[in-house]
Amino acid sequence: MDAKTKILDIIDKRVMILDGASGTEIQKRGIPAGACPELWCLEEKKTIRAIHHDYCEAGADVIFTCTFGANIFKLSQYKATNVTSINRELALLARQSVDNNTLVAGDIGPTGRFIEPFGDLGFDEAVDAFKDQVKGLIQGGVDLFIIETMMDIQEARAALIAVKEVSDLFCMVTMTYEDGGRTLNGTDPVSALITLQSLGADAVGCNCSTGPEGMIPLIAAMKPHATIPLVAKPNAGIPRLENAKTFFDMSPETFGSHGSSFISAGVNILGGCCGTAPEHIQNLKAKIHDLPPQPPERIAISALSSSTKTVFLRKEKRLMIIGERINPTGKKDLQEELVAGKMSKVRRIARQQVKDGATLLDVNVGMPDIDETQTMKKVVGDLASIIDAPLVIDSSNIEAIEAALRIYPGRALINSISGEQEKLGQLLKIARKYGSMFILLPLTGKKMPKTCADRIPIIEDIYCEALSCGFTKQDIIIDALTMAVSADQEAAVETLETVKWSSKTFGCLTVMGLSNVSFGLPMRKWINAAFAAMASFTGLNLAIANPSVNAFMDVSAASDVLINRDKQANAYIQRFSDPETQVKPRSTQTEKSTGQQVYTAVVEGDREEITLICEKAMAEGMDPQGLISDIMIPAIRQVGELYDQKIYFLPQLIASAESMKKGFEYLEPLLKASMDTQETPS
Ligand code: THG
Repeated sequence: MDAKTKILDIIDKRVMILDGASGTEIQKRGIPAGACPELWCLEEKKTIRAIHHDYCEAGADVIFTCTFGANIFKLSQYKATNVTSINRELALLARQSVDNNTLVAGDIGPTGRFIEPFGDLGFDEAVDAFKDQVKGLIQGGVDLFIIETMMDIQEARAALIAVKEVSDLFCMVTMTYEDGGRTLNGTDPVSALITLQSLGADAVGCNCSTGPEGMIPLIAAMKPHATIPLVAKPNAGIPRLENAKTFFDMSPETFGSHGSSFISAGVNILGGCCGTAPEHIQNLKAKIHDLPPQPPERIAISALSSSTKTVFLRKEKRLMIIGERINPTGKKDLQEELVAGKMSKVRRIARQQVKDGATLLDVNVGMPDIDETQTMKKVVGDLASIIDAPLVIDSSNIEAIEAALRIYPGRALINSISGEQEKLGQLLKIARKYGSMFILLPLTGKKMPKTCADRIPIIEDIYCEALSCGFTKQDIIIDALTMAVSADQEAAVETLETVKWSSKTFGCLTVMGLSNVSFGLPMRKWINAAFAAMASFTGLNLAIANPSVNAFMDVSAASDVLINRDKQANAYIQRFSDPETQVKPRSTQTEKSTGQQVYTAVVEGDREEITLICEKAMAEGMDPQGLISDIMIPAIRQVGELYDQKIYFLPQLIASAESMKKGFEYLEPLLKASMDTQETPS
């Protein structure tokens, strides 16, 4: 029986037991302060062997190799560079310490760096670094992998991709959450679950951070959406600091007594993190050994995620808007910015669309004379770090789509996959690898299917192909093909028929590029609005549209009431009871003063524009001291407040601090000059 089958077999019957802490255990057994745990274990083989052995005796099904920090970034701080051989040696040590029934998990911890788009370590650089570790662990004979204590979802993704590109062993990923239920970087457990399980993790969960009590609700939150087993490895309570040393006080008995609540919350794999010892694991095992766990729901779900938010797509929900405006077609100013590699306009359009009600954002950067792959990567990375809404990757270029999916720290939607033969196979493979959902476009690259009847067989063919690659209907959204009604007046009705068949007969979610319908007509908003209302009735779930057009959004809110998708008309009533919407149209932006622009640039972390805006402020005669003390300092204070309120997280804090720094660097010489003039008596 291979290890994967063995693990799944255990999980089918009972909770699989992991070991307890290695870190606090080697401290207890004599590692000197400041020593590198991995290098110390290689010298004190007897000690680490005893720890592995004790956990095995305590009843752990799985022990973790002592390789938590055995990546190049951590090891090189101790002047060690032979990552692969250190991992191999430590994996061998673990293997030799336990009986053949015990599984050995190759342990992968964080690098201590932030990965792009949240930090400066390149994504593929991180993947390659993890691969060196993975290779050593495989050479040392591990049975499975555990990627743990991650607080950056992007780092968890990089490590998971590294494991999957090198091996097909079982791989668990656990993240570390702060008190507020998010990682330091702002990721919530459900978004981490959706992102990691679609990327191919075999089990997902949490470790470290809180004690058992704090972790149980996180597991419960993930359970309804988990198609894979859930893991928890809590600390022995909340750490207590005494004389600069950390203590974990929870007794083995108390620790074990939380086991049954973990099982009720939905856990399938359970162990201990900091402060837990073999006695904790023994107690845990004794308390839960006859309690049956809930198996994972093995039903695919339609959900997309960003690093901070999950969007569930359900038929009975109101019409969802995919903001269409990040698209350079016909927009000269956006084209110029994209060619110049500037992001300010894209950011502004993105924020505005979300504010106006877009749930997802379409990103299309296709235009002549542009490196689409590079631009797509840049835009997607940039938006991923400032926008909660999940992204829709709109391109006809396979390379650009793949580049975007690889670096997107969530589960994205591919727009789109059509029936063009060789592209179909390639795109399905990419979608599968990155776990994306996709929009199915019923085109074959040959004759345009004009009627619903022409489109049905194409939809069925693409679906069959997708099914054979492992997709389900829940991964697919059918595009009903929207053409300009000005060119063919039968077109709109055929689209409505296609929506109806796709939704009601075939049973998939549906989407359309709504604004296409009105090309060539005056007052396009009314055509778009009427079409959205009709299509909603025939089963439309998502519209790629401009959410900043009030007429369209208002009519669409009204039609959701009429077809009973907006229960008790709650959303409709709220939309029109918000006093702000009554007084001023939502999307007419009032011009901000330059001072306000500086404030916004700091709060929003706009590193690209801050210098320019400060220059503008100076040209308008503002005083540098005043700009700093009356605008920039209050702005950074506001950032601090947003962080305290857990609205901002580490990436936003860093971005704001950097834009503050850039602004300050520009103003500093001017400040000195103005002080000098003040000091010189005239
Ligand atoms: N299906 C899928 N993807 C698509 C399309 C589709 N992506 C591209 C396109 N079609 C959808 N996107 C747009 C974007 C802008 C416009 C039309 C389609 C457009 N915009 C007007 C403008 O910018 O002036 C404003 C429209 C309005 O008034 O609302 O025309 O079909 N899967």
